[in-house]
Amino acid sequence: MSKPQIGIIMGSVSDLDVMQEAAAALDVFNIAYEVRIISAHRTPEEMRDYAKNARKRGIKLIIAGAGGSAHLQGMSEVFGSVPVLAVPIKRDNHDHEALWSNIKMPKGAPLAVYPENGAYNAGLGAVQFLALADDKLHFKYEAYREILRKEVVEIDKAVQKDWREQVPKS
Ligand code: RP5
Repeated sequence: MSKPQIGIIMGSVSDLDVMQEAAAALDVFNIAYEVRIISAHRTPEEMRDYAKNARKRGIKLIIAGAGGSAHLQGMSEVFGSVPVLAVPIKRDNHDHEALWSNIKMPKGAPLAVYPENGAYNAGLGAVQFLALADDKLHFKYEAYREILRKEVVEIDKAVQKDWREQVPKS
């Protein structure tokens, strides 16, 4: 197993259903990561230590997800040694408190915030950042985008032929 380059952390095991998407994106590119449950409210010391020590452990980026008051993302950035990509977690019984908490960071605390439950895109964002210093990964990312492009071109052809056939069945 190679050394993890990305730390996927979340406030509760109940966040795993959303945060596993970040891992899925990293898996596409064979990027090594670790998954940890670290809570700003229930394990604050562990959160501080994790963020402080990430860089010297070889972690290049943290992807952090939490819902509710969602202090994990911002405080990991504040204590931290590497950039943090935040995923605000939104459940049906929540308002947008996690999103608001993440995007209201003050000047000097540059938390990068992805959409609510946008863990897959946060994973892809991490790939893009790593690709800045890795040409092989950059070409892999370009190839991935080409696949997305071709899928749309194909569906566009089918729609031009008979759009009625392409209406999603509910
Ligand atoms: C947050 O509170 C967690 O990140 C989670 O999104 C939410 C609920 O946590 P549990 O009560 O399910 O552990 O801190």
